[in-house]
Amino acid sequence: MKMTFRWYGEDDPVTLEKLRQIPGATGVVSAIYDVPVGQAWPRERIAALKKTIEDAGLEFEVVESVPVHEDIKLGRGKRDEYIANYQENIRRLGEVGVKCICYNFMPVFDWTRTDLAHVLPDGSNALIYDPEQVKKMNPLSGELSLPGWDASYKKEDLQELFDAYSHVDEEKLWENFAYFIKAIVPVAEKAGIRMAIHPDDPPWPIFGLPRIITCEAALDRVLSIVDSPSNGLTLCVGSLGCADKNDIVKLAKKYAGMDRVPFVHARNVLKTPGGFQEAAHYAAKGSLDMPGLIKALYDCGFTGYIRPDHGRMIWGETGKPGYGLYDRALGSQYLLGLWDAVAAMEGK
Ligand code: DNO
Repeated sequence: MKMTFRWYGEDDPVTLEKLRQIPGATGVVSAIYDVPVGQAWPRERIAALKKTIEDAGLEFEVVESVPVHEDIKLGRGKRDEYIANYQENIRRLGEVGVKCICYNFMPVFDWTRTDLAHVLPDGSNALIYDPEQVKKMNPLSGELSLPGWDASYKKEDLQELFDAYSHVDEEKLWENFAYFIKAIVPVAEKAGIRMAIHPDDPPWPIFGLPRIITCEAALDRVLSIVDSPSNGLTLCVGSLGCADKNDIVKLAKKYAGMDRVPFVHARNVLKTPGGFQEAAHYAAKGSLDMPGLIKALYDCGFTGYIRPDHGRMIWGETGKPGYGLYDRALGSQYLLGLWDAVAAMEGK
């Protein structure tokens, strides 16, 4: 298991120097953030990113994300052009030694929350999803903005996209997904890269848009479309685990056991009726069986990448919601501690 941390580039208030001091941190997960979705990333930008990370003593083997253009998800006329650019990105990232690319297939919006700084009883704050608040949100206002969302959409673009998605139901989205991964997995295989799809977060439809990567049956379907180690999963236990239907330990055993999990996002959630609050990684603070998760990965001989996902903001830290330094650092030590404890019990 390789412990990594997401790093948002030079503008990230959490510097590489700080990440490097976290015991066990071997690398960072990053991306080129300012190239519009659908375009190829310039080789010199990729090389510069790699150099910055390696000069700080860390590895750059995981990219999160190479975003998928909406025309690919919608199956529109220009999708082949965008797929060709996507393939080119895979080749370019493979050239510099990237081993894993995380991506998602969520229509229009990435992860969704209703409050980015919900104050918890201990005075820290965390991201939450409250279904009652979601009902009051207007996705077409052009005023909603969350850290994972493409900020380039204007009001008109959103209306146009929603209209286009009114003709795309779940089956159509699956068809478009299959078209996409059949085109990219062979390129990833040649480039020595494992694609790792991120589940939908949360794993249910939002704002009337379809969401398909939500449960075990969906993950089975993803893997069966192209049966290759380069067609893999990002096991994001917080995304999957906030729905009762998903047992994260079972999913970890199954898919890591098949060696189809190149990347794990580890975070804990406290389930609430129809929603959740993000919680500290420590199992007692949330609903997820984190020791069971790590044991399942250990038992499967997991050698892939893991990163602590969304932390709370603690000790007065401010910054990118979910991506402060302190709580993610604490989380990583808990995860590594669990791993070492399992190893010790196995006598290794
Ligand atoms: C949230 C992240 C997601 C993830 C994308 C992958 O913190 O886990 O935004 O990066 O969904 O494409």
